[in-house]
Amino acid sequence: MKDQPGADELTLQAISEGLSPQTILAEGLVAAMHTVGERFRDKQIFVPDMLMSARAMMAGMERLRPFYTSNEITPRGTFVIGTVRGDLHDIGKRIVGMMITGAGWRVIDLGTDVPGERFVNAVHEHPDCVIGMSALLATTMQNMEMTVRDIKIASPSTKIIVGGAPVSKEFAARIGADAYAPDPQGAVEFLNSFGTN
Ligand code: B1M
Repeated sequence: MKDQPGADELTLQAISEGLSPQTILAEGLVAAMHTVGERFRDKQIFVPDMLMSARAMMAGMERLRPFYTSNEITPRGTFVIGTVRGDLHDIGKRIVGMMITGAGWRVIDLGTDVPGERFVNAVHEHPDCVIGMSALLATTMQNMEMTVRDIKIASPSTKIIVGGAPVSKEFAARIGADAYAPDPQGAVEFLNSFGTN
């Protein structure tokens, strides 16, 4: 990419040409990441290439973040999000967090590889929060189940929404989550469905 524009420059260019942040995200950054995934699956690229792609994607996302920063003075509620234990995939979770911030919620991002105890501690610190969990690996989806169980034991009324590429509505129902969203908009709609707290 030497002497060529990267994701950062191309995102800036798209913004200056008047493309909407949603278009840049969906048709530019997310679509490119999809191609990266296919190439990795087909063994055309390897883990270091995925890492570089992730870094490029995040540079582009940082340019879009200001468009999603909520101007609401009083947040509609608190949303705590994290990627479950064992899973380092960060990007989808960040996008969900960004969109939910834009919908007027205070978002606390616990990061990646988050053990169940940290979600439970967050519920103790923010008793009215909604919990969001992301998983990108078939193997780490299983950790969602244990985390949902631990949260529901500690606080049965806490609402939990799960998502991520391998997660499904059926899986969410089976592990006792309150909702599944295939995309950030679905998560926003779930939060909006029970109003402010
Ligand atoms: Co990984 N990886 N990866 N990886 N990686 C995938 C997920 C994979 C599908 C690639 C492939 O084989 N085609 C595959 C998983 C297969 C499986 O289990 N089903 C895979 C693998 C195998 C691995 C490793 C095991 C590779 C290895 O080491 N041999 C390893 C595991 C490390 C670990 O986590 N312990 C690994 C590592 C990595 C990197 C660290 C190199 C890097 C992540 C860097 C980072 O995030 N900082 C990486 C990347 C970049 C990918 C791909 C290429 C892209 C992921 C991504 O960011 N997508 C990915 C292939 C793919 O997804 N096509 C792949 C873009 C993002 C916007 O989409 O995260 O799906 P996504 O989020 C979406 C929705 O899912 C949804 O909304 C988001 C926005 O639209 N969503 C939610 C997500 N969370 C939600 C929560 C909600 C609601 C909606 O409510 C709470």
